[in-house]
Amino acid sequence: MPRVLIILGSKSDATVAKKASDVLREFGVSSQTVVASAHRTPGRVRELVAGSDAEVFIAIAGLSAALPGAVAAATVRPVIGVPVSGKVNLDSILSIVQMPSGVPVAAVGLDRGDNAALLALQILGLKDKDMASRLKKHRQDMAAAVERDSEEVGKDVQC
Ligand code: RP5
Repeated sequence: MPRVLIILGSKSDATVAKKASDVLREFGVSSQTVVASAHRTPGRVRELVAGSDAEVFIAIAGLSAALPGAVAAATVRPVIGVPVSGKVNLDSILSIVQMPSGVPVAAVGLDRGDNAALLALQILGLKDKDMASRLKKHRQDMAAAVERDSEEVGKDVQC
């Protein structure tokens, strides 16, 4: 059983989904990726969510991005919405962020499948000490990379 279910509104969202599944794989967390649209296949969305044992859902959609909200309407488990970029961009962001009272969706930035996966891991890390330690190590690695970048830039850019 996948611990994280990644649902895309369309096959055209696949590159954003791959960012999420890559991070989850890196941390050894099982995930499943499926396509189901809030507008084109609303019944399939409800069936998938109702039949899933996933601990966290990641819902990825662009344009009038109703999918994360539709997933959240069908479960009390956490739902992370990822807006997908397009001609307008604010459309998908606002569709995901502006959920009505009572049915929350956590939102990450435009096309940020990677951050959606990290947030899912942080949620899993609440009960999984090993996961929490690995996330701390990931932060330390990032901080070390910034220091290395600073040293490199300092050498290249001398006043
Ligand atoms: C949304 O419409 C999907 O999530 C996708 O981002 C966008 C365009 O879908 P396609 O027309 O490419 O299938 O529902």
